[in-house]
Amino acid sequence: MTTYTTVTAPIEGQKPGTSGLRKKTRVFMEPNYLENFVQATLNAIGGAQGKRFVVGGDGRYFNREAIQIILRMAAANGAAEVIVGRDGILSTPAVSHLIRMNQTDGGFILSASHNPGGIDADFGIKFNSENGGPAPEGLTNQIFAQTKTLDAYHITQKDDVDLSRIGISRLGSMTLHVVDPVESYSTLMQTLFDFDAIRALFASGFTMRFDAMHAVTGPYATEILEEMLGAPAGTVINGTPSEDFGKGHPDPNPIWAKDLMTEMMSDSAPDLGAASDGDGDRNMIVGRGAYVTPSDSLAVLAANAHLAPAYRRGLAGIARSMPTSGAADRVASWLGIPAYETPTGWKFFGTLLDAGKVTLCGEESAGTGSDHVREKDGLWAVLLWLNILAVRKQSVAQIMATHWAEYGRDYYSRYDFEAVASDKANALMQGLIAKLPQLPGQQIAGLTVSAADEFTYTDPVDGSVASNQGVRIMFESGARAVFRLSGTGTEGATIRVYLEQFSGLGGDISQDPQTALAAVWAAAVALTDMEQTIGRITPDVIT
Ligand code: VG1
Ligand code: CO
Repeated sequence: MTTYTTVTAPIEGQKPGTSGLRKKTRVFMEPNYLENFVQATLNAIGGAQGKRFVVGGDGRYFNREAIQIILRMAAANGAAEVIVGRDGILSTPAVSHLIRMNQTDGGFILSASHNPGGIDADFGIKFNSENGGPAPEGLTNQIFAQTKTLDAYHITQKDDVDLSRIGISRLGSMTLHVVDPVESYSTLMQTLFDFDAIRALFASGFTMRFDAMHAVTGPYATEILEEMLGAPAGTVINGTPSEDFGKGHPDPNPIWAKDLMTEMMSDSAPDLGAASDGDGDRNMIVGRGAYVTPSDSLAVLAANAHLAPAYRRGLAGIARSMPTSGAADRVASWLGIPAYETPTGWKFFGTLLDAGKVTLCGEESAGTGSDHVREKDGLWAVLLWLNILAVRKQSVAQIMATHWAEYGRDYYSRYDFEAVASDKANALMQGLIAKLPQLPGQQIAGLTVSAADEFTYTDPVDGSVASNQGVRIMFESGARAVFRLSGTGTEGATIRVYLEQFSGLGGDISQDPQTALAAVWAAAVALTDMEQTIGRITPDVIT
């Protein structure tokens, strides 16, 4: 087998600190582009000689080609073994589990998550470390540094390998292990949840709709829900991964999972609705006539986790990303366990999970997970909900009403402004940051600011510091507005405004969320002079 060394071209635009690289698919298809990122990553981890990796992706356009390139590069760089999902398919949580279970040196995930797929849409790649979690900041900074000095990459010239059959073969001196994408993951789920109780729930006539959004969770949900747990055929819809996700946007929220929402709000709604994103790490939960915000879902899962076998002994702690509502903190305080507030992005949960400081983690963007892997896990959250529903024998709406009655309700919504010119988005943020020291005590659109800062996080485990993680404005009314720029978009800038209003204990929990948030939204608009700075105050997406 001949190993070729090819001169590289620079990778443009990769942001330091991001756990992966997301770009237009055509950019990834340019000569040397993907290769450069892979070589930079292998260099950053000290080379691939004798190492073992997991590789898989969400099935989007260019998934197969990218995996063939990575396999040939791993072989040329001296890797000992690569474990790859059949047909190149693996969900993000399944990769995390395979890395941990097989104690490999890490893994590559091909996905742009919730971004659309196709030749004219988005592609992405991320590297997860040997703990199964997204590469930490230190490593991503090294990858970025490598991309600037890289002058060559190594690849073997060989025909594509057959990934359609499970089994072991060789690529040069490297062992190639093609595995069933679902098997190890479904085995793990059986150790966490009471499958008998969930099976009995379905047998009793409980109905569910799981929208896999033409993305990677289709095979996982079909196997686990329909085959193992006895949910009727047809419970899983859009269950075959397609290269362009059926031309959809595999983001599990009320906007992009609109058909599911319509069904759940109709008279013929099943008992539970759920959806997952492109790479299977996010989830949406909706009961009959009752949408559950991701922030509330984290809180309810935390309050009820002890009903599932894996969490019977309680939780060590709960972590949420900063923009996520305070609902989970109230549960933590009632349980008498620590609550952590981390920057956006799952990588910040890794050290807390590894140190055993937290058991559950969650983000307002529909990511929830636990210490069973080091990624958020869409289907895991759905199964935990099912386990809770099987034990409590109440509807989702009843569980929510009881929860709010006990803890109060954190009304919550996120407003996204997409494809904003980068200079305008930066001007909005900089203008706001400049005002922060003067804000406490001021009245803004009728609300009094109690505190205002730019979020800086010091990791309690390794002491690393992440600054500039978004702006928080707290109001005396129990409201909060958070502003940050998205790190995952591929066109211009996306401004995310996160709005929150606590009802207070014993307060009104029956309002329409947008009504409850109207005052804090008015304050957010006034604070940023939004009309002036970006020329619009109507968001593209409200979730
Ligand atoms: C978004 C979400 C964030 C999530 C990230 C990756 O980031 O807001 O909570 O961790 O996507 O999720 P941003 O920077 O666009 O707000 V995924 O499912 O794309 O791996
Ligand atoms: Co995702």
